[in-house]
Amino acid sequence: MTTKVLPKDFLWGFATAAYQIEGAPEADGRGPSIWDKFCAIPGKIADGSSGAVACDSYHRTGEDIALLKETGAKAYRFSIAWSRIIPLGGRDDPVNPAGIAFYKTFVDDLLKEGIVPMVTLFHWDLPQELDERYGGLLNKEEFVKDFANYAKVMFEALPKVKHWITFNEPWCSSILGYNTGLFAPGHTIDRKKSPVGDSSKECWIVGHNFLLAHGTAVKIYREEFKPKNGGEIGITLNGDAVYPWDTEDPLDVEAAERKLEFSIAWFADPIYHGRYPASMTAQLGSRLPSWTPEEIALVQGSNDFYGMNTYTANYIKHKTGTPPADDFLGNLETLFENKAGECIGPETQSFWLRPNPQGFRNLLNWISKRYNQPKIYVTENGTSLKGENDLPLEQIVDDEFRAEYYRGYVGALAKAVGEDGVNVRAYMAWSLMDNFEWAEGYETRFGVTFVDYEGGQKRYLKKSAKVVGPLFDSYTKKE
Ligand code: GCO
Repeated sequence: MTTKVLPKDFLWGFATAAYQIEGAPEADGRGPSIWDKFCAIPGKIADGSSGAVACDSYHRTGEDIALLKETGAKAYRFSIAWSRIIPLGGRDDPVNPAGIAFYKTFVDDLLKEGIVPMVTLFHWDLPQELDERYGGLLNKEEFVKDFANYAKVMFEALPKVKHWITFNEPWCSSILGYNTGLFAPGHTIDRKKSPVGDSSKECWIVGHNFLLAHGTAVKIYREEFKPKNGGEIGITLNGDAVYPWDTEDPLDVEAAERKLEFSIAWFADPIYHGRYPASMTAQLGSRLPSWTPEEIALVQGSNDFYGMNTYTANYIKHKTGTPPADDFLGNLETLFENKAGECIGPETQSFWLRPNPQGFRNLLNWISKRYNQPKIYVTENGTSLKGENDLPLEQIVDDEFRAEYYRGYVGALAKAVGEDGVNVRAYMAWSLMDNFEWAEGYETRFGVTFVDYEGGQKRYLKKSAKVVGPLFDSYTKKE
């Protein structure tokens, strides 16, 4: 029986991201991002939409804070739009005072309501100018310096922020942006004119540059800002739980571990162990960038906490033969049904979001064991329902499936802490409100708040919004 096992100062709340909620793409000097450009390419976004209006949160910060208060949230994770701060993005480009003022006021307003801000510096929306000027994330020298400058501007501007996340899900930007092309800037490996020569190397080079930019920003924070402001900084990595497709087949058991290494350890092993995982170097060879001693010194030990985004679980089936050049999973298949015909979770939920609380508990333990019990912040967790958009409003706001998802996942988190000794200290549900779901546009809803996109972005709290808080109250110590 799990009782009050979470520490009194456990931070729980909700998460969003700038491009997914703000809208106002040209307000007060904001410059274009690679996502503004990507959405304008016909066919890239399922419903042909973009973040141009989204939840209009740029003009509704008071409404969003009111939502947070209604849920009882203790914290709010949101991201900064780099191109609001430095419209052209570069270290020699002008800083936009209006952009700084917007986020300063928002942080002050959150703190006034007793809500702790958790700030993501980069949630995929790179200033478009940097992509055009020097190839953006592909250019190690330029991107690392420009990100470090942007980070320093924000550390200066927001001294009251004590929880910083450098990057959200570098796996997504690297693989979806530079291998499959499903995300901005939409590079695929068959590109003829890659600045790095072999376009199948691009995603691994981008991943490496993310780690160097992360290490550089952390070094600046620890040396120049932490002594006076305190606070902490880390990176948020995504990865879902795994089960062997056939538990009796050692090849499937190995493949399940390889899946976690190619998705999570790709970034976490350099940060905690100073090297890429062996399974990746074995498969990728020279396509994977090598580390200089200086780079390792910059990246190893660069997390104050482990930021974890997770949603579902998969069965993993090994593949035979040599993997193709564009393989990024680790020569395996991810499935929702195993050899015995068992499914990960109800098929009603979005194709990739079936719930599996036990898998979440297993993955928390895997991270804790592999990285020597780091402090873990769950920075995203949530689900959506196939066809949710087509339901009448009263059914949409009665989202029992999402309430049940949170009962399961928060319960699994409590067991991981109380019974397994995993050091989880924060949990941000994704998301505070329905928002622009990248290549899926507005067809997929994750919010504990319904946003009426056709009705002036009016917000309606769903049932799940009032479930998360009492769950955490029931598991959190009073003393
Ligand atoms: C991610 C992103 C979020 C998504 C959410 C649902 O994890 O992909 O951080 O921006 O909207 O995860 O896909």
